Amino acid sequence: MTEIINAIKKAAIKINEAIKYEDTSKINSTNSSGDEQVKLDVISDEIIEKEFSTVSSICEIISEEKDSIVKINPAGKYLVAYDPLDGSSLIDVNLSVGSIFGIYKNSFDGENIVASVYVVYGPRVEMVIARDNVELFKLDEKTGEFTYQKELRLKEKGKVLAPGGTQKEWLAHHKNLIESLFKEGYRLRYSGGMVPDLHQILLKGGGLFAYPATHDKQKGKLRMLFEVFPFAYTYKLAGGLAIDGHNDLLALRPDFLHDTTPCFFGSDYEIKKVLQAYHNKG
Ligand code: AHM
Ligand code: MG
Repeated sequence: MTEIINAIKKAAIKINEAIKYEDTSKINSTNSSGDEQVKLDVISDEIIEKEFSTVSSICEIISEEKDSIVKINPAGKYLVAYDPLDGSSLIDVNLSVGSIFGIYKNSFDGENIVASVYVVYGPRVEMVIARDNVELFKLDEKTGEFTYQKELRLKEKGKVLAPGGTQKEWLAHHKNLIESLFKEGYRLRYSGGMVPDLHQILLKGGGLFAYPATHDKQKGKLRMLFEVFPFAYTYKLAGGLAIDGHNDLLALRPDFLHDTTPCFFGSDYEIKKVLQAYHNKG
């Protein structure tokens, strides 16, 4: 596991440099989910694959930008799924983006995730590692070291709300839920990048991030292996909850590698509100 985390640190430093100096434009191609790719999606994917290719404890890798699994070492005990540059549609407007990693054993299922890591490329580069607990690290760009900052824990209730998906396409019970939370005093915090949006809720100690099923996307947008399971693991380990509207996200099994699911991440109070709203729908 240490080897994998060290490879992620090396890749993150290189991706951070690429974000600063490489071309931020789109290229004429789409990934397996049909998203238009920017050049930096591909560069970041290559940087990570190169770092992982020499890690003997990794058996297989798959990324949001790849169509299929890449085999590394048949004797390795870990499987790694990653989103090399999440939120890359924000890259041209200079908002924060991130990399997300889920580390699995045996198979790429929610119940088999054993650790997760994400990196935020913002005014500072920060990394959150979820293993035995959830820990925040900060990159010292002068030395290239990630230094430990603190353990992260969610409180029982927060103050911010990040409601994703096209509002025109929200289902009635979802719209009512979001409106009722705003009426309670929640403040809108949605950048369009799940890494900084979920990082904000985690560091502020609570709140709710939602990317629901909508009329046009009945399984939501966010991908189980690369985005949803890693953050579900992090939030649950930090004392929060992560559900699809009814059930624990980590109980899900993807039907295919790029499968998606509606998802809600938050602290206890807000997730109970989601459960109520979704239970009473219709
Ligand atoms: P990406 O992996 O193509 O960048 O898409 C994932 C991003 C998430 O970071 C974010 O929460 C979501 O897409 C935003 O979607 P929308 O533009 O529909 O609000
Ligand atoms: Mg993504």
